[in-house]
Amino acid sequence: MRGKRFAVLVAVMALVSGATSADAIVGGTPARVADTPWVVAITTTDGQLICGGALVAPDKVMTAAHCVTLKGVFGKNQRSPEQLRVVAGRTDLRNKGEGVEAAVAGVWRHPEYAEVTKGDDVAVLTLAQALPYRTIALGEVGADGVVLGWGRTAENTPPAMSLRKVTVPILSDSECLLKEPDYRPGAMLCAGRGGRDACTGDSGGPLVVRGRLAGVVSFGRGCARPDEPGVYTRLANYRQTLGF
Ligand code: 4AZ
Repeated sequence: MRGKRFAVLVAVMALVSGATSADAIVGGTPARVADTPWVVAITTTDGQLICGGALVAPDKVMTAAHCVTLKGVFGKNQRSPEQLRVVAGRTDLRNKGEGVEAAVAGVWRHPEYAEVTKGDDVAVLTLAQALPYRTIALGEVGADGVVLGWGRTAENTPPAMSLRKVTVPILSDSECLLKEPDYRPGAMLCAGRGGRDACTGDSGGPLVVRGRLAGVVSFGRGCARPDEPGVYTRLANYRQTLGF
């Protein structure tokens, strides 16, 4: 009897821990930067994760405007380039020996950006050096996409710090509008029907559709909730402004 009870306990523990480790970006799996060399992390100079991003040219990183914005008592300010680092070629951000850390020479933030729910949540960092990694071209949305990042694996966990990815269904503008009152058709896209999503720390990171960069992680109510899709900046809308 004791043996059987123990076996049941072990089986339950294995199930629970399995569910936890399968639960990340949220609902994703581990990824390696070698497979997606254009995905980068944006950190502080002391290595704290701020956001994700994507190399769109050897010295340009596409990210979200809110990633380069500091909220203070006197309103919002742009983070200065000296406070930022871009980490490329590093699957686990704790592996300081892996990949390259680049300084940031300049920050362009969309001039209309005010807050995530109003849209225009896009920024481009110019790096102090060209990076030796493959870049990703901009593209359009499709039926689904892959979102990548180093962020939280559930609403209240610390960031994973090791790269993860998850496939999310892309919803129609009308469905996004129903679920997210701040949704701006054409300038945003929304994705996810629960269980799979980006979360805090994944902001600014890439949503990839057919191998091209279609969106930038922008905001959401919580993470992976059934009726709260993640909202992304729809990059195709900003092609002229961005020049990519
Ligand atoms: C965030 O806090 C955040 N579920 C980013 C994306 C999502 C939620 C929160 C989408 O940066």
